[in-house]
Amino acid sequence: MERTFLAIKPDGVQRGLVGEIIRRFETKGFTLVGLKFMKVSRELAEQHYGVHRERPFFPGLVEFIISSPVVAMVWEGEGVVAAARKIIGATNPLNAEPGTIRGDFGVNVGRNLIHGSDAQETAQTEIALWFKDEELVAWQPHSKPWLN
Ligand code: 3AN
Repeated sequence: MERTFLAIKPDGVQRGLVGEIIRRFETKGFTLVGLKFMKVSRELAEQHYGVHRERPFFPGLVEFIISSPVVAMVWEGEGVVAAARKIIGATNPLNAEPGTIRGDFGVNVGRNLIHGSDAQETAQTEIALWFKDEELVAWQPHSKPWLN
């Protein structure tokens, strides 16, 4: 079953949006398989955002991610990678549609509340980077037959 990696960034946690953000994935019908509240190490932040290493915003992005706790999550479900990106909305919250997390709550590209893997391959890499196998729980919610 397809899985994606999501992380509520420091601004989402500081603004008290953890419950609201999790609710959107939960009520959509995706299954939570991993969850941890953590301070991110500089090493993990630099690895996670490694593709942006040469971008001018990279140092600020790393400082931001390590500045305050985040909520790291793995969610499972059919098409969850692309669907989560839709639920999250465009990278720049000013371009994000109302109804998306960034469209409803964000105004600044550097403070866009949540990260979501951009492809299935990236999701696998990010899940392995953030979670140990034993931290992921494979389970069958009883509500599942009612989704389809
Ligand atoms: P997304 O998070 O929508 O996949 P990416 O992968 O292009 O977006 O960018 C990763 C993160 O880098 C964004 N979530 C955002 O926090 C930050 N970022 C991207 N572009 C900028 C920018 N122009 N200025 C500051 N931060 C940026």
